Amino acid sequence: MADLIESTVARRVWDSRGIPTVEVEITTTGGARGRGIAPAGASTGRREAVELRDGGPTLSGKDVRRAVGLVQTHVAPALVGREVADLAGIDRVLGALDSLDPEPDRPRLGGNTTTATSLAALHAAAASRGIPAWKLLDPEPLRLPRPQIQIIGGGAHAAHRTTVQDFMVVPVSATSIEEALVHVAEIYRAVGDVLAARGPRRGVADEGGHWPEVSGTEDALDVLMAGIERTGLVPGVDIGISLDIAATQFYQHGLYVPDDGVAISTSQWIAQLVRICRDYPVITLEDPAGEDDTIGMRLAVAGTDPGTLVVGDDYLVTDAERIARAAEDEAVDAALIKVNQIGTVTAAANAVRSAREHGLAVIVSARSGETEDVSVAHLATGWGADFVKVGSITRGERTAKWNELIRIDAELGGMPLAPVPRRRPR
Ligand code: 2PG
Ligand code: MG
Repeated sequence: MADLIESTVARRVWDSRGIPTVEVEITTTGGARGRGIAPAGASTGRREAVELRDGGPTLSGKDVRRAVGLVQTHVAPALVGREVADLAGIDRVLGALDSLDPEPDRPRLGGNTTTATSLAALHAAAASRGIPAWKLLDPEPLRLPRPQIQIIGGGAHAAHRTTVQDFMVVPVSATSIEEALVHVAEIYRAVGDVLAARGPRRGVADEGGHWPEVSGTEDALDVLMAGIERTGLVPGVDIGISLDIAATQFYQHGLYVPDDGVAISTSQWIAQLVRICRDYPVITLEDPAGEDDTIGMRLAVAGTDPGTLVVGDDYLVTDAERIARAAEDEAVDAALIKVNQIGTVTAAANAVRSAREHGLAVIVSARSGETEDVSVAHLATGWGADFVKVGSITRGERTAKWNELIRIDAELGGMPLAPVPRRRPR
């Protein structure tokens, strides 16, 4: 029997930076319930779905009362009576509501509103069938995504202490999520010890990584390498390094302005990164160039070894068409997938499909502003992603996702982690 959406309610809740965000809860006539909370980025791409924020003097203009109101007045009436299993249909309704010309009293819904609603529908549809969300997505292949975990945070997540935003590790020899998390937890602590031995630390970055006192990118990488070695794990054999350069943040007027404040050209900047990828075991290099710098992205793909995958985040914004074009341009090897960049689960699933069709690896990612919402663990498993990226191994909004992956693994009776992909020969 069809299970229909009965109610859609929204409320204002809070994210890990103390900023309001939208939670949506959907219930069905059959008694199923699903909930979704929108995350928020700090280093956002220009082409991302725009969030709806109230503006004005309070909460730095970031309140979401209008978004909450629009769920009651516009989203709930549009969804009531729809079959909850029809996620594509629900997401089409959200897309249409979001893109209609705004009336004077009804702005666009915003990517935060559509994301929270779309995730709520996913979880309600799964609950309606009595299965977890990852299973509803019918994973192919069935495996757990390999974690990419932040050890040191910089860039927009740590007051630009370092140019590079995320210094992450990937446990490449680990065969299970349990083993992977043990390796990372040991490294997190070891890097903390290395930093403590050098003097006072700044604290913790937005995604839970150490906020270090370092002189620059290579110093941070040396600290990371020293921490890995301290644990007895072998860099390049047991542990790979993943960097999110988030270069859009310091790409100005066609030039890159890194740590030292000296503006350099695209080819000079990419040559520096290529050197770093040879000197350290870097297995993924995210957004090495700014969001519009196709030449820079192509130079990174051409310059790095096949064991280093160039990942597009701001460059692709989870857009199926941009992904297809970037693959044809040989500007990326992997697509970062964030539901709130594109606004709905269906649109993000299309982006995953586009990446796979073009031979790209898939990394499902959380945002720097997160909550206890664990959808990303389900999406990464349900989409058969190669990697999952949710920040560090500290702070509840991060461990919520890792712990959910442990539960999914247990439910499956222990699953292998996805193999580490390499660049496809072209
Ligand atoms: C990114 C994410 C996560 P933000 O750039 O990949 O690290 O950051 O959510 O701030 O865009
Ligand atoms: Mg990024």
